Amino acid sequence: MNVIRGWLKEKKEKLHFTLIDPDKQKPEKAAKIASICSSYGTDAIMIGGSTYKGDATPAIQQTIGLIKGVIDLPIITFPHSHTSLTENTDYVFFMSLLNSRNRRFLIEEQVLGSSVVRDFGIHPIAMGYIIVSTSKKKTAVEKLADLDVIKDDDIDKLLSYALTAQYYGMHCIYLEAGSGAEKPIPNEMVMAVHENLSIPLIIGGGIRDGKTARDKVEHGADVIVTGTIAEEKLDKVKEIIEAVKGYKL
Ligand code: 1GP
Repeated sequence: MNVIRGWLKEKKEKLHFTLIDPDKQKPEKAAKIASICSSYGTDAIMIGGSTYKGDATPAIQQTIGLIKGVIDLPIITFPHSHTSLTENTDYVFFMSLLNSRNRRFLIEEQVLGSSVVRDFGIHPIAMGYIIVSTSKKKTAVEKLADLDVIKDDDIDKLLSYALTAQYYGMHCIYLEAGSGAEKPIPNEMVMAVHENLSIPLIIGGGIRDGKTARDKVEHGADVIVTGTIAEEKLDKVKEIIEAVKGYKL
């Protein structure tokens, strides 16, 4: 079962996921943000971030626990490592950072986490994660990932990676510009991947307003992810969700 495709079919509209980084605020504040985004119509809460000071597991566990106490949306762990896995999550993006040169992000963390996913009964969503370098200033994930760089005009290179994910049998693709990126994934890239692949397409990084979100869904994005803007201007999240939901399939 392809979970994301199932949600798209069931809701008959494009989706919006809210990314919450447990390292950036206290669990109580995270739960408040999740609750407000839920009232605006977000479809799921993603929990994750690229860097953690110290042991991430307790903060993740507590953040998910408090969020589950206030809203009834699916929780998807967006792992920075196998230590992001907690028993109280619903789903995990079981993802490989396809354009990393570092074995850790390609396969090693996944091997460390697979039996944990089984033992905790977490539902894995197989995802091909591809980072596109859109901005002059490197984002946190770009600094970490030891990338085979895909520039924001290299559509052929991006397509080769994206097709690889589909041929591997992955259930979705996430095109990532990086949290807080100066520029989001360009429309041309969104459209090229949408036209060449049949699996759901998730777009995130640097989306800060409704118009940008709407552009991405009009060019073929199935899911829009926003993170930073919920920490800065919650009313913009409302605008973004309205723009995504206002798009008629
Ligand atoms: C990061 O794509 C997400 O993984 C969200 O990015 O924080 O820029 O919204 P922002």
